[in-house]
Amino acid sequence: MKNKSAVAVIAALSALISGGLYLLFTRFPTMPLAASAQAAHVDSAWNGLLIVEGVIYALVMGFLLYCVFAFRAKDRREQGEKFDRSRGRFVEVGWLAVSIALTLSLAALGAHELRELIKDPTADIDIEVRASQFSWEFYYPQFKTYGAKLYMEKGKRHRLILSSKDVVHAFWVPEFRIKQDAVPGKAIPMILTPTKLGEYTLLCNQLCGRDHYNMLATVEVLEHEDFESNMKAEF
Ligand SMILES: [Cu+2]
Repeated sequence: MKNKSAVAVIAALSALISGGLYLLFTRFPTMPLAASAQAAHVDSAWNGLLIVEGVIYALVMGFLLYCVFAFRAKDRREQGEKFDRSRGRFVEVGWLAVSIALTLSLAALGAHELRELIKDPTADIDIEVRASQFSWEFYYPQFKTYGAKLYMEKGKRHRLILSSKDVVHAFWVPEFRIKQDAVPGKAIPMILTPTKLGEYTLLCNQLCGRDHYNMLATVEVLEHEDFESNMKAEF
């Protein structure tokens, strides 16, 4: 009977904590606006991780709160049961097994979403992205033209071919989620499909030197007609 009420109290505390976490994360989202088709894969892996972590956190905290009150010493000199002589070892080994299973399933979820992201290498538009200390340059082979601002077309698959003139840099637009290194001597393709019109900031996400913090560029996502006329007018 005592065990049953303990389980009920721990379950109630855990439900309260997970409810609070749910409200917190839905009211204050942990991710910025999702503005690319690829963002859905990253967010799905992230949300899966957050749910598993939230439930475990709530269970552990619920159990801990219960223990603080249920097992507090009545007398300051009371020693309590030694862990290695109790049945606690069974709990420890059990939790180790559950942790390994959870870690492997989360790795599998991440690997699945990563495979979804890279399985289709086809693209509608190619853009060469050239990184150097401390600026970005974009070359549009279809229009045979250069620019310091990245123009993209809404709903089209872009193959960004990343290269670097000096050290390792990384292409990262938080709203597009995925990040890719630009490595000297290599041309690394990255598929991106912007889904929302607007201006975003491209950041270098690999510490590359003194002005790394300022290695930024503007990305503008346009409709098809605007993209075409902009390309011809701009250059
Ligand atoms: Cu950098």
